[in-house]
Amino acid sequence: MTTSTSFTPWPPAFASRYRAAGLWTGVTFGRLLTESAHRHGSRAAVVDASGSWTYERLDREAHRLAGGLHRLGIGRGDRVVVQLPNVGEFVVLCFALFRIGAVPVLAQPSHREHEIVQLCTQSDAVAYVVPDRHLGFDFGPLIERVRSRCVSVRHVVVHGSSGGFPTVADLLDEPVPLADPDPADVALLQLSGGSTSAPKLIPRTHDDYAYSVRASLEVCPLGVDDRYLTVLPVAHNFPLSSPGILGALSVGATVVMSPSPSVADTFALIEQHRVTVTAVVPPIARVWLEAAATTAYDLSSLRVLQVGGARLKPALAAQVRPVLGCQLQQVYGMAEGLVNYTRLDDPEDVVVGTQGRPMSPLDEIRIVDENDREVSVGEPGELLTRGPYTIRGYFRATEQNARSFTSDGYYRTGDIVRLLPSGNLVVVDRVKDVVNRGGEKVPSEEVEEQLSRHPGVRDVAIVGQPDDDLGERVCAFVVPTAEPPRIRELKRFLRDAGLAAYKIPERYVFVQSLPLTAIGKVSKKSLRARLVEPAPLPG
Ligand code: OOB
Repeated sequence: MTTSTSFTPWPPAFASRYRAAGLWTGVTFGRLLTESAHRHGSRAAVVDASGSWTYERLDREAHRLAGGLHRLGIGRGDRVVVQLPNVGEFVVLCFALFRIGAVPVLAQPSHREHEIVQLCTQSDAVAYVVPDRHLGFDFGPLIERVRSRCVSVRHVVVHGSSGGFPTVADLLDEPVPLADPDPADVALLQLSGGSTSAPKLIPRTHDDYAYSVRASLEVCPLGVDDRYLTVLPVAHNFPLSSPGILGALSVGATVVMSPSPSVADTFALIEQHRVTVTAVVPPIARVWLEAAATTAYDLSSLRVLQVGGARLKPALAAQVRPVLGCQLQQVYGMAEGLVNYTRLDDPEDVVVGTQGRPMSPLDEIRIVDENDREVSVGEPGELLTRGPYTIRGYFRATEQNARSFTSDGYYRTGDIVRLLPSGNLVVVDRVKDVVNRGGEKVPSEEVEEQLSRHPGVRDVAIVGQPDDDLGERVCAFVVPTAEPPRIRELKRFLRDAGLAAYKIPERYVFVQSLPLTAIGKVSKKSLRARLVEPAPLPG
């Protein structure tokens, strides 16, 4: 891929500074696994529902799969959309692609035609790796739709039974000698939880992503005796790199993959494998805390519960230690880069009441008002950031980049935060137009665009409805063209458009018009206010 059009490199002065400070070490992920395999060969690296991989086996299979993919014609810089659930093959595949220098585009298993077609098109993907079935969903018809709509996709690789396509297992071939990619090259493309109708791709280099994993390990240390449980979908930045799977694998720990976040699956795995560390979003923490009170499972091995992805209420945070008997670590991160953590030795009020502070001494943050002027300490403002693992631009998105980054390279997070005198951040609100549904980010514009295609919809605005379980749920304010369409019909329309289920509004409010701001934009603020107003009394 050509550097100039694909991603915005750090200015040379910054890159030199990060190298000189020893943050960017020039190690690629392929080499990282080889080194772990040398040091920890016979230890268990990954355990999933169907088997386990020692470090030696993981390394060997990653080499063999790289050989198979290379023979298929997948080469350096090629993008490959990876849509695998929490299975060991996800890890084998990512390392195989890292070794080739091909770039995984990390999709979620919950994505459907709408998202996958966008990802393949936007990244010009040459291949699509997908399960045959997952949680009752048959991917066969989706694969056909993607093949017919995305001309760049020359190969489909299936995890499971083939349906005529090669499987991951079929492609475990003889290894081929492959030159190590440049550590300054893009290693993977993450998905932004951002606010535009088309997803934005986040190019992370070996250098910057490997550093983010190492810095995460400093604030959430793991060692050979740790078992890290993957509860959230593996492709997400949090379980992948904070310190997550990549952190565990770089120190010789064991990654245990849970097929789902359910109490039944996760508690059984925690007991069986004596899990020590895991990462969840607030709604899962809530369910675990409720279930832990009466569970027969032994959860005493848990040392650290990381919670992030959405706001964790202090009342819930305060229960973690007494109920689960482990330390809470709040994690406020973003796939674009910056990750803030509370530290394991922080006082209780910081752990319970804040979202922590940047993990790297070279992270730079500014908190600004709407005119980009810095606010005083303690005042709310938008968080801007740049640093050794925060991107300087989205993949092939020149126009968007002008909006999302300042001229001096700060990323506009869209989050409203307060900086406490202790140096910790509290996330208080957001200016970006996204619904955060229990950690899953739903860009309002994307759903509005789809819903406004329905003939019965004249206008629509999507907002987050406050919710005790999920933090927020997706709510649609709809101005109908005539008689309001049936809600069931609107939901089916969105499903048929291939929108992932978590983006489909659960609540619909029919209105005659949408309220406007002084400058004529839809006022989401007043719509949100309507959702929390007490319901009018009947009659
Ligand atoms: C993580 O990454 P993304 O890219 O899915 O979402 C980032 C956004 C943030 O900008 C913020 O709006 C929200 O998610 N967020 C939080 C939060 N953590 C993320 N809001 C309040 N409190 C928190 N603790 O979500 C992510 C990436 C790496 C590690 C952890 C989470």
